[in-house]
Amino acid sequence: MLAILAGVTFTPAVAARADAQLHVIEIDKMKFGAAPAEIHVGDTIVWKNIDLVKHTATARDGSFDIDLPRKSQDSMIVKTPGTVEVYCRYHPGMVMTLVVTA
Ligand SMILES: [Cu+2]
Repeated sequence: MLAILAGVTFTPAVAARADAQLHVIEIDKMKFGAAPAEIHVGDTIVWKNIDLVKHTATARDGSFDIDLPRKSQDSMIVKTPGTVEVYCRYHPGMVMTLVVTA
């Protein structure tokens, strides 16, 4: 786990749950990795683009839009519960679904 955390800037939200989790979703070979089984509000998602081209992690509902140059990563704190479809602005065929519970 420490190897995954290395290099990640982790800034907990002010109201973060004490048991907040860190999820890493890798993007490689023009695909999003598997969605975490359980995501709660207050958790952190690290989007890690290990692919050779740039991607984005963009919420269909507009709640987030993260640019991911090749071989880069960025993190976000999950703020609202619900189901959100995520796609890549450069490759609209890249999609995944995140299910967030309170
Ligand atoms: Cu893409």
